[in-house]
Amino acid sequence: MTIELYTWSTPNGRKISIVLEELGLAYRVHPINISKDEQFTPDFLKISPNNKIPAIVDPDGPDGQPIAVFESGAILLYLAEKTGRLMPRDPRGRYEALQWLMWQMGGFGPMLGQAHHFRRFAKEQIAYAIDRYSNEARRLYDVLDRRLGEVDYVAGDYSVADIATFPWAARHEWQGIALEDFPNVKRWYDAIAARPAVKKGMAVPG
Ligand SMILES: N[C@@H](CCC(=O)N[C@@H](CS)C(=O)NCC(=O)O)C(=O)O
Repeated sequence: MTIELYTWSTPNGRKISIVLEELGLAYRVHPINISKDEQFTPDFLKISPNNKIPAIVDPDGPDGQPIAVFESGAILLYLAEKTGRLMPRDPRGRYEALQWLMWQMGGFGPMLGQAHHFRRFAKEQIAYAIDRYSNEARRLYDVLDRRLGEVDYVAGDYSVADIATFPWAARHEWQGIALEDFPNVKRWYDAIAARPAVKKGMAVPG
């Protein structure tokens, strides 16, 4: 059955088109143009109570009934559990993946989003805010680089934790980050960018 994907051309949206491509699940894209405030329509609010993309509706939920899921981390876990893929099965590996997924959702996403805002979009250039979020971005890339010096992918094998992190790293230039300064991240980034499913997912919505 076809999964309905509500998304836009942003890192959080692309996490979900990438995972759907990786899993080979059929999906239909509903672009929600957040620059035109389409995320605030009453119909979208019914699916996504926080008025943000991404969200999905799976007509074949866990009990066979339709289910709506919002929050990109929850959607990634939902789809991994639905298919039994892209998430380690052993408990230790599972907690590795959960930790790095939570790290992305709580840090390497919100903080980089603030860096995008203050470096690119804010009407006023506020030096304090630019420094604060640029420094935090660099600190987070350091954390990721150290981790990727020990393992090929953030939770060992390629998983939803990598899929959550990659589209944010894809905007490194917006964050004032040169990947060459983080050689382990660069190796990981190039490997993921070369995956056919990632190329397709990163082009959604077209
Ligand atoms: N924690 C949420 C964040 C979602 C989010 O920030 N979505 C942005 C686009 S990347 C959005 O819809 N922004 C519209 C708005 O804030 O009005 C998730 O990971 O799904």
